[in-house]
Amino acid sequence: MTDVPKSHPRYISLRTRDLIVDGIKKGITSEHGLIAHGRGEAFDYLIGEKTNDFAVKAIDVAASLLIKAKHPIISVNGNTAALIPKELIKLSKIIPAKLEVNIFHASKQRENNIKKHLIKNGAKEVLLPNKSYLKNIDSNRRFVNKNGIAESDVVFVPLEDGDRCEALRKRGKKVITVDLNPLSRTSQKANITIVDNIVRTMPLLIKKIDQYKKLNKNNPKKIIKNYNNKKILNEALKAIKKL
Ligand code: PTJ
Repeated sequence: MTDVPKSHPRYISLRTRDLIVDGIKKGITSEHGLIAHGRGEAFDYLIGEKTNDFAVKAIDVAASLLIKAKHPIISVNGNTAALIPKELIKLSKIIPAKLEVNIFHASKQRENNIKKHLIKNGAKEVLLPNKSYLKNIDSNRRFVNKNGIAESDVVFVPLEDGDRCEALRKRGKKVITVDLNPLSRTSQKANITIVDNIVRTMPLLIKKIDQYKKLNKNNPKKIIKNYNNKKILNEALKAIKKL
């Protein structure tokens, strides 16, 4: 870990970088994850390194959709496993939803390391891709678990690549993503895009689901029906342009 005093103005950002670097050392995160993270940081800067209204609205709807889903699934890659392992597990317990490892840069070793890492952090069950696969996609991400992503109706898949998002949609699934870049293909193709840093989003999403479950008051159908992802993405772009 970098020796950074808490008073450093970029303390959180530097600590988050450390988690990614640590993920690589542990064999969880792909080296490409560093590049993806850097790209994310640039967009985070542009949205003010805070959770904006457009993200809060998307988190709200995502919480509703996850509660309402019959077979929700959380897809985990090398970056999210390194950044937010405990929160992924909390989310899976509170919804409840299964966890499935699904990575872009093929590596059986890394898949197993991510699974072990999640179990070490408290997960009871972690699915790995097996005999099922998605059509219309050539990357490693086409391989999915037949009891997980294959049979799911709602997929929570943060830091995704556009191809799989499109393939999941074609297979009739609802896709919720978290992506700091509102212009990415994933952001554009998902049903719900939370334009925010995953490290800020996760506690808010968990809290929202908890609130909705306790209050038993939300009307998922209405909330989801009134949601327009294109509008949310435009709000994010407007915020960036105003800088
Ligand atoms: O572990 P693997 O092999 O599955 O690889 C994972 C990465 C993330 C390397 C892989 O999926 C990839 O290359 O992703 P992309 O296509 O670079 O897309 C990642 C997206 O996530 C980009 O649009 C980034 O802006 C965004 N992003 C990066 N860090 C964060 C983020 N969004 C939210 N929070 C972040 N911390």
